[in-house]
Amino acid sequence: MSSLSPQASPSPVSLTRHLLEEQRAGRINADLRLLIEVVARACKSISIAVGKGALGGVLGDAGSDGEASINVQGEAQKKLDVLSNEILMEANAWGGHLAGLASEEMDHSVPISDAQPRGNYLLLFDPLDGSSNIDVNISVGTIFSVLRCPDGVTTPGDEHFLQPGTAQVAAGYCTYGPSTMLVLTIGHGTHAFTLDREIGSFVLTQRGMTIPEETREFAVNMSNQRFWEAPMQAYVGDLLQGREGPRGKDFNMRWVASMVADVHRILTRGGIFSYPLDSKCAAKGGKLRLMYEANPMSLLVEQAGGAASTGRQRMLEVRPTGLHQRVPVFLGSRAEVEAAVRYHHEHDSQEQGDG
Ligand code: FBP
Repeated sequence: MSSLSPQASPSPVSLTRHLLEEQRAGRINADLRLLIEVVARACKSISIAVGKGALGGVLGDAGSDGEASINVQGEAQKKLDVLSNEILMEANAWGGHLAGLASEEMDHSVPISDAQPRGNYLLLFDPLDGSSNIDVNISVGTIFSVLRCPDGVTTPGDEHFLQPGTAQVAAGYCTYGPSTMLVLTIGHGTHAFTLDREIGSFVLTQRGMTIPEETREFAVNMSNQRFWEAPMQAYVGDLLQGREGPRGKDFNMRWVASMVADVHRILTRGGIFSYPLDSKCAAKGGKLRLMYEANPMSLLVEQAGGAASTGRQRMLEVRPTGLHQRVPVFLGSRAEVEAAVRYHHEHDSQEQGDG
């Protein structure tokens, strides 16, 4: 029986084949398909670098002569942050699908140079998410978001990237853990691909990921509890009371401190992830970045039947005001995100009532 006969076990679907089938179905055009392939290829190179760890001399802080190198976020850059950024910049510089790029590691966006063919898309990325886990061999990842370049704009500036999450035409992350996985949406469901290291290509392993509506698992950095707003204190306080409390069921907690790993768990088995506003990061508007962390993760989660909010507003409708803008984040199982939002709305309307 030849492998082409319909009775044979279905042959593995590579990322290339999946995207080609999406194109034939009219759900994606050739340019965006090829752009995603370029990003996926860059993630493979990053996966190899991360996988080498100390053997590749890539652990530890970037910078020289004892001077740490600090990024626009005011954070010390890791060698792998810088290397991953370079890999993504280089891979996308000559592909011809982009008009400009923006990264967590760069102050401003970078238009594609005149010397290279330009395309109609804008790419934003967090080259290596979960920096605090890089040197301790815990899963880290790359997060990316794709927008259209506004018509008539050939040399985009930061302002052209400031589009709401609903304008994303594609979003994804690649997680570098026990296996390397690429999770992707082009607005028609969320799908996961596992890197087959033997053939060097991403293979579809979960088509149409679906987040359970309800959950008993929450992810938050509890050490920040004393800095949280009142509604967040009340929300988590009730979770921790379990079945004896107003929620009437026990909740378990997980916190990897790599957003990619925490969100991947939620896309796989449900849960709620939150990085709320707290008095430590209030002046900045939050800890996590809207354009290349919250927005792409929110599109992936919504496309898998979940929900994503700032606690007070649907994440994807937030009007961006800055490339590195930060926001409070609640995402995951729909009913649980709605519960967390309810605590904030009830608190705010009480405050207004009292006011
Ligand atoms: P970067 O590593 O890209 O700066 O991302 C921020 C992040 O590491 C998220 O991945 C993670 O969810 C969060 O910060 C962890 O925060 P904390 O160190 O407070 O637990």
